[in-house]
Amino acid sequence: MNAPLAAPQLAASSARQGPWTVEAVQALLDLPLPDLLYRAQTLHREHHDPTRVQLSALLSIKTGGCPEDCAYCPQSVRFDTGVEDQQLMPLDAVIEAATAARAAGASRFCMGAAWRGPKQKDLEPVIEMVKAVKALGLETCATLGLLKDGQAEQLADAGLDYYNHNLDTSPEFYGDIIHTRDYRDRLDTLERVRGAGLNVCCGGIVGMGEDVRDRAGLIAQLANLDPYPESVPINSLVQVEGTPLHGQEPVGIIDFVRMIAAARITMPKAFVRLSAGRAAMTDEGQALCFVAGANSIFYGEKLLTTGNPDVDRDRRLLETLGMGTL
Ligand code: SAM
Ligand code: DTB
Ligand code: SF4
Repeated sequence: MNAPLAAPQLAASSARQGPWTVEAVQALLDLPLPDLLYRAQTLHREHHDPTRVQLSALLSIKTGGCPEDCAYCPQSVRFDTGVEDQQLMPLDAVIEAATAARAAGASRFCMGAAWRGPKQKDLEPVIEMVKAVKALGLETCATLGLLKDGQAEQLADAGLDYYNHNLDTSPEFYGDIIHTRDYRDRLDTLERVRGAGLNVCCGGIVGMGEDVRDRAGLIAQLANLDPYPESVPINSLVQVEGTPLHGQEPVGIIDFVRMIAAARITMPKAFVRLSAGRAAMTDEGQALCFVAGANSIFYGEKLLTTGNPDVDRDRRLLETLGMGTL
């Protein structure tokens, strides 16, 4: 018999279950896989249709030349990765991409910019993009970096539905990865996003050389946001030559599945997104992620600068699994 878990027992009710300790999350990550999947799948079914996934399309509206030093990122100006810098896209090109994403079946369109954060002169054209994408009937999401006071409100007024800003890893490991802004800066932006009434999309990355305790620390941070994020992207590091993290030992799929399950158990109502890294995963690996409670993916051939499975492969995968979309 397994020892009883230190984690709070999760009832079917949506009431907040109290703070998650790092130890309790680590105990989840360490469970025998069948027990972990059973718990995750049970909760998943209480809150979601387990046969359906939500599809988000991504577009890099401003690419490369970023002053920050995130060690995973091909868009930092500090690393020679071959990514070509591109100024902010014109509005009509964004509308064209969003129209194509809608035709392919995406329900949400996420616009990403390689900024530390937007200046006011940057925000104005992005606001026009948000309005135009929203007018196409898509849910809107933006990830523009750190926000200053008042900026989240401007985005909310434009009709933005979600703002993505990741914590990336545990507070303890964070300083090994990023030196140009700290964990507190990220939490401040998340508070501004929440304060403006936007839905929060916040997650992290595995495979950066962190240990299991750091993974548990990330999940505990996310789950203890009050309220926890509506959308939780779990990324597997996409290794890009020229970045400091190129050459890391890749994370095994079972460890990745464990993270998805821990996100599902600790944040039962959230959309847990099987995010970057799918191009390197087998169909079987992705299927396990869905069984563990993932119910959203990035959809379309490209993430921001790196590849993603093509639409035909994803359609075939969902069909093989007897699953549909939201
Ligand atoms: N520049 C803004 C920022 O950092 O907040 C927004 C865009 S940034 C590319 C969004 C997120 O993408 C990062 O926080 C990180 O979690 C994820 N990301 C970036 N490069 C990645 C990679 N190589 N593999 C996996 N995820 C990555
Ligand atoms: C998130 O958590 N993952 C996406 C999205 N939010 C913006 C980005 C993944 C980027 C992967 C590397 C690239 O394509 O540049
Ligand atoms: Fe810049 Fe965002 Fe990349 Fe960090 S993750 S280097 S802030 S684009």
